[in-house]
Amino acid sequence: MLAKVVRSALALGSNIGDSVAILAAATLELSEIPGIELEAKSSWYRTKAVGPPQPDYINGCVIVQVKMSPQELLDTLLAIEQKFGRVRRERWGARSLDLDILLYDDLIIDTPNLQIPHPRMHQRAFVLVPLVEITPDWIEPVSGLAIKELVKKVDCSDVHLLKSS
Ligand code: PH2
Ligand code: MG
Ligand code: MG
Repeated sequence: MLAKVVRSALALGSNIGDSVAILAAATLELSEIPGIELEAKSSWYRTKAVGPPQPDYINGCVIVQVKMSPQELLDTLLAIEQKFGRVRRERWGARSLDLDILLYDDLIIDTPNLQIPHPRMHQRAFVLVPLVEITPDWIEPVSGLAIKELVKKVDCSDVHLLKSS
């Protein structure tokens, strides 16, 4: 475990099963892991799927304070995905739970199994709309732009606030 605490932004998504219940349970699970503190959670949004034809997603974001390296955090997220029944099939295909690291402090990492910032976050309204709710001023270090600036550049018409969230 790292001695220092680092802020990380995570994206959550689901489009198979009771997605709101799965995302809520995954958030609770995350918050109970030693070395992870939940700082903020966005509302949930119903979003049109990007990629192959598939059901709408429920998406949201959280900010966590972690005492973990990026690789340890990734391994933790993959373990939670598996616990919630994720089976990896086609790229961008339907899934019961997807947990992605969006940002980790102001770090830029580009390795085959881990890229931070998430390489497509700046073009995805289903990420930026929940994220701007909880951290509008965080600067995405590749573009040098704040989340509130990135969100203005994307079409948000397929992202709808869930009233129950
Ligand atoms: N995730 C994908 C592919 N397409 N579309 C939406 N609306 N939401 C997602 O979370 C999503 C997607 C692959 O991670
Ligand atoms: Mg994803
Ligand atoms: Mg993923």
